[in-house]
Amino acid sequence: MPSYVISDIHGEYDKFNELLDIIGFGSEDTLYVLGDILDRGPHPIKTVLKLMEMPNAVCIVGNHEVMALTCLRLLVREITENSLSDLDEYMLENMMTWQYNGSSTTINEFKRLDPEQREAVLEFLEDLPLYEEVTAGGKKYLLVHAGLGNYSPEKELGRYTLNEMVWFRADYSTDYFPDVITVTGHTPTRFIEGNPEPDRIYRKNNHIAIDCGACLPSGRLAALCLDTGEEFYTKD
Ligand SMILES: [Mn+2]
Repeated sequence: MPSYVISDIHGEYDKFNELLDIIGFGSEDTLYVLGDILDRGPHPIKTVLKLMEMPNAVCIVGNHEVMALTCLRLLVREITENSLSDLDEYMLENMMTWQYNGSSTTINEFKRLDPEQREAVLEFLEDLPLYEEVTAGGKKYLLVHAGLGNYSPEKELGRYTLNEMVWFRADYSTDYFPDVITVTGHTPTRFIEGNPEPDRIYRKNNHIAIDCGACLPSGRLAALCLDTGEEFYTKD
């Protein structure tokens, strides 16, 4: 009954299924998904719907879910005087940021859902936790999408803001905790400075970075087994 962790699926539904097959993922296993299920790749909502049906999947929020929620809530409302007045500078900026970050595949699939499915998806996204603490294989892990922004050793986990956990990139040069391994996505490992092995899982200073760029050219979706440390990858 091992636990696996993956991140940044970004709508790559086929790679997600391929990876589950490669792992041999079973109904007794646990899958942690470190956010950014949505946007960019072809089937973000199809991937969310599948995860909603998996009782042994635990999803954590990423910045793409945060961007989507803000905008989708507004988009599903009928246009009323009130909703139009909500479309202020702040909302317009949110929409533009989201579009810049690959929202179109999410919107295209979302608009094909019936109203009940839309509501179920929005509630699922709204309920995603910010982080998870897991013990597996005798090791303690902190699972969080991006990192611990404005990190300080004295700062308790509950004091980090949403933005500090979903947007701020992890500082791989800083060992956050002596006895806890921090596992993050968000930053494709090919973009980590000084990383000799792009598109492979990166380990340094009690950090493990697992975003191997599934939605990027020649990128891969990766999984890490928390119990054994074993790594799994989709084909290039
Ligand atoms: Mn991200």
